[in-house]
Amino acid sequence: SLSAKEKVIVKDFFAKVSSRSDEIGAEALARLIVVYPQTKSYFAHWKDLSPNGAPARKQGITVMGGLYEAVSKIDDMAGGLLTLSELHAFVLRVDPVNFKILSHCIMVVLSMLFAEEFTPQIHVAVDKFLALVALALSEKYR
Ligand code: ZNH
Repeated sequence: SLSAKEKVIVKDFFAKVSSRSDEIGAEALARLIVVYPQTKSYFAHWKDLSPNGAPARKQGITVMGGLYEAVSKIDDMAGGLLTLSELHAFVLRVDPVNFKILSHCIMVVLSMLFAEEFTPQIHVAVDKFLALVALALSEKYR
């Protein structure tokens, strides 16, 4: 789990990059689709599946909204993300392995867009945070 200090680091970092949240989400989703094309199967109902198309961009922004919600519920993510977990498990049926893949894409984008600010200390805290979000979203699969 995250230490009190790591929670502060995560909160501060996400607050700091919030003005570029849409850009982070859109770029992470675009990379998910290009680098791991098998993930497109979940978005097969989109009319436009291109990495820089409107639906992918919108989905990237939506995922970031979920992440900011997770930040606000950082002390109880399993409880706070329960509805979202149920949606992914029972309705969308997303294989939990994909949460790790998306987390990886988000980390790459953060290091790309915030090369200076994304220090090893922030990197490790955000990495742990994303792993815990993935765990919370997978809660309902067990
Ligand atoms: Zn998810 C949806 C979040 C991951 C797939 N998502 C969604 C939403 C949100 C989210 C918020 C919306 C909901 C409502 O509407 O209510 N996700 C999220 C997060 C994450 C995720 C936070 C992590 C980090 N997802 C994911 C993955 C996948 C997915 C990995 C696969 C690959 N999602 C999905 C889908 C959907 C969603 C498919 C639906 C969309 C449409 O329909 O378009």
